[in-house]
Amino acid sequence: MRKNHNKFLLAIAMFFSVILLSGCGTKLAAYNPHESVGKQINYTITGIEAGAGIMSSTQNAMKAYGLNNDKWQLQTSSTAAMTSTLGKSIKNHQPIVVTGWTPHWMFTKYNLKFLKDPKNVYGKAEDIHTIVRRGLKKDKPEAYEMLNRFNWKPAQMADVMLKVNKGEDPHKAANDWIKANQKQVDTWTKGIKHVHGQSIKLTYVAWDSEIASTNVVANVLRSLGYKVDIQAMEVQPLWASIATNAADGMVSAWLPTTQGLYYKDYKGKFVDLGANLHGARVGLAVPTYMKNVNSIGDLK
Ligand code: PBE
Repeated sequence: MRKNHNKFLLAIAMFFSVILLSGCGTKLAAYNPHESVGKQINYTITGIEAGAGIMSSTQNAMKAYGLNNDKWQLQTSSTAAMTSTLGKSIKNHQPIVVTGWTPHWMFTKYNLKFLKDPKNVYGKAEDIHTIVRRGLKKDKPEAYEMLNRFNWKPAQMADVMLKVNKGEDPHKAANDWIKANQKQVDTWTKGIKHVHGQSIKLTYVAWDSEIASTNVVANVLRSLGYKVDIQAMEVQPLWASIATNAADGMVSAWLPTTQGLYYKDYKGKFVDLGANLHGARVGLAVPTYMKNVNSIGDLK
């Protein structure tokens, strides 16, 4: 008797969940090319973590393109939440505007386009720089040399990211990539003396791109004999960790625009080893089915 009663309650609960879920699904309308985009997206741009460079660039863009009246807002969340919302919107053909960047698997997994930025707020192409602490060259010349040589291409970074996104462990994905690209990796280590038992600490932000690069570099340093510690943190502490010598280096500095503020703030307290990747890009992105939206100015 008791058992049947429970089953009955369960059936009722399921019935209402289905109604509730389908109700939510129909509440958000599909993209309508004939209606103002702003209105359709509730005047909301879907963003990521508060400290990210792309968030301050987007604040600047909203000012520059007049999206700063009381109506518009940039929603702070996390990269994981943003990409999940993006995935759901695309599944339902709904309108959405996100903070987007490449290399990132969102551009591989979904059909997205960057909105044109005629006022050049986000900067043209971004580079990702390797930044180390002052004194590293003297203290750990072998690691310094390897970090100085490290460079790869956006498509290579995307390779590692996509594997991690598909569930592979970052350490293993990095090692697989190293094995498949041993010739290139050898140019980063050629002639560098092996060390014994020296440790080194790299810091990074747990963005997919930085998880990929930091794991690759960490594994290459391990192959030189280093005991490598990698530590994830937020962007501001990341720059501070290098400036205060709490960490030895990082390969996550998106410049000149995206993290330009941090670069300026900590200038003189770090050594910039230059770009490890050319041709990154940052901006606002929408699904390609949003046919009438091609430029940030079209959002109004
Ligand atoms: N990003 C990805 C970072 C750098 C890497 C674009 C989200 C940012 O600082 O905004």
